[in-house]
Amino acid sequence: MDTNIGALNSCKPPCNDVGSPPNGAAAAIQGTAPAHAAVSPPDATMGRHLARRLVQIGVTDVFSVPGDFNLTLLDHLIAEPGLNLIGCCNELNAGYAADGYARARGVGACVVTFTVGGLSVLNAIAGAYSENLPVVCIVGGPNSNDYGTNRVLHHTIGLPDFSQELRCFQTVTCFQAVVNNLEDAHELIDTAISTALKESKPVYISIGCNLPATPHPTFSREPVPFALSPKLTNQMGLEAAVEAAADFLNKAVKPVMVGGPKLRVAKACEAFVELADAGGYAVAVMPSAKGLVPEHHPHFIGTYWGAVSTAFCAEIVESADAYLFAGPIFNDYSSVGYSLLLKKEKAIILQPDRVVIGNGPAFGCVLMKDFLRALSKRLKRNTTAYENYHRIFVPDGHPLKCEPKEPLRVNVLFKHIQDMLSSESAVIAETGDSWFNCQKLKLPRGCGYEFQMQYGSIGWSVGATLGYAQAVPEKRVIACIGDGSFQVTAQDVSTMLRCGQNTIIFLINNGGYTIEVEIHDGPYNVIKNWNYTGLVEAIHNGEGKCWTAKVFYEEELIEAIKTATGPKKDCLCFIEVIAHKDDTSKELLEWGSRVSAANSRPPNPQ
Ligand SMILES: Cc1ncc(C[n+]2csc(CCOP(=O)(O)OP(=O)(O)O)c2C)c(N)n1
Ligand SMILES: [Mg+2]
Repeated sequence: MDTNIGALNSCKPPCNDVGSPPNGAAAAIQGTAPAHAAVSPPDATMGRHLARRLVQIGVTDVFSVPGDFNLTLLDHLIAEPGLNLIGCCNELNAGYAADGYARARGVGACVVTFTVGGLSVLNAIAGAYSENLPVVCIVGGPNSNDYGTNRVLHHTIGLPDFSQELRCFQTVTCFQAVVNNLEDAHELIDTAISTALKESKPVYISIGCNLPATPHPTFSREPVPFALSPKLTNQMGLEAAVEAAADFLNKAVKPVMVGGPKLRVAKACEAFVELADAGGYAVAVMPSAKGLVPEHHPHFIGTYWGAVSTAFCAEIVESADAYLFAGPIFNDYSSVGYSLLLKKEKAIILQPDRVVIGNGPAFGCVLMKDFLRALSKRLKRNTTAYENYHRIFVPDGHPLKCEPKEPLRVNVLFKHIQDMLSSESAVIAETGDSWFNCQKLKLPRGCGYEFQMQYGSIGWSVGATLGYAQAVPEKRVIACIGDGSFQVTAQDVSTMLRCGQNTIIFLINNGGYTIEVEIHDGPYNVIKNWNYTGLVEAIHNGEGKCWTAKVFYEEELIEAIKTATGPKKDCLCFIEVIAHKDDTSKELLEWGSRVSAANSRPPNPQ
């Protein structure tokens, strides 16, 4: 412990002598003055390096909340002409925004302050991990001189332990860089960023608050752009896997293909379509992969989600004698409480670098996209499953319409949202009944679609909408958000307004946590009603372009959509839709009972 309590000079300065022992004894190579003092141009700083790196990898917007530990770093990010710093209302939303941004751009970044900010953004980073999104989470950390001392820092839990935040991030990031000296800062930062891109997962970079502005020779030139060595397929494994898969599929009578969420991380969406074109198979998508498989494909048969699949899809998938699942995740939700009627011996399961055929054999080091491409040259065309689907398919019945002054029904709302979709739009679906209602939207070619099905953290969509809209300004984002979820993260509508975004938010006010009601009801599922349009008006506060409407009836909805897509098309449009608390999708009713059954399985006898 310091003898001089709280005195700055009781800390040893950082040692710049290469290889010098900690006690300061003479070392083989010595620098009498800090090495950077003589040779480094004034802008050869770590702050600039990090800013340049972000721009190089395609990040032009960084979501942040300032704090004294990151202010100098933020100065450097602002100084970079290619970077736009977007201040968010809280760190959770900054993290969600980086997640939404990464979905559209391939990578995202956020900057927060030590521990108070770090622990707030953690949930968003865990979500990005679950969805395989490379998000660079940068934390302004302690002064480098304080490492190794017994000091207690503000914004921490009051222990002289700087590793608490780091330990929290270890389980939700694929690499952690604690940059507390300039000697290896260049290497640590570059390794962190390239690992995020290679693994398609978030990384944590903590930057000592006194380091971003100090010149150092390692930053004396423009960073050489990353050239990441691509992952390669083992050719012999590929040939064997394709041989076995072709045998398996070519003898099936009515094979189908189902796209899963890991198509994104495997970068295999196009190869999946190539296989579908070549094989002529019926093509379905898992709910968590919506948006990754083109729904305008001539053999598309809908969303496969067991008992809550879109019409006629489950029947075709489950009755097939062979199915190829590309990048699936079968969790309790996507398997509808473990109730899928699939058999492993009928399945080929592709993971990003692995192929498993039936109950075996399995082939490792085979990249999904290479496998799909090679297999497409070996498949016999077989359109039987698609023809069966086509034969049994009954188109929707009467067009939905509410009677005049009949309270608006959610199905009618989504019929109108369907009509708004085009290649210039993107749908963001929040956890809740919006999952099921949005799942049934038929996406036109080029229409984006995002939701967070693996992690399912309510409130995600507000930040993700902010980030996604910022990443793709040419698209109009349509966000479908339940009232309960909106209450978690509503503040960052403020940031959308500041950024001049023209998103349309449909706030579905059904008075509570309806999805939870259908799993297990209780008084805790009723929430306090807010005046949501009033709240957004208050956030707007006369600054920025904003338009709100509260709709009770279909006619009002039609009018609101007309205004939002016409005279108010440059505004952030917030449409609060009043719905009955029991107005749920039929899929939620079915899914809720099955998930409830899975949750309430009694303990096995010991
Ligand atoms: C951070 C977090 N807390 C709690 C939950 C549990 N949860 C899942 S959905 C939900 C309610 C969503 O309500 P709302 O947004 O109004 O959608 P609705 O079901 O009414 O359509 C809750 C509380 C969660 N998924 N994430
Ligand atoms: Mg609700």
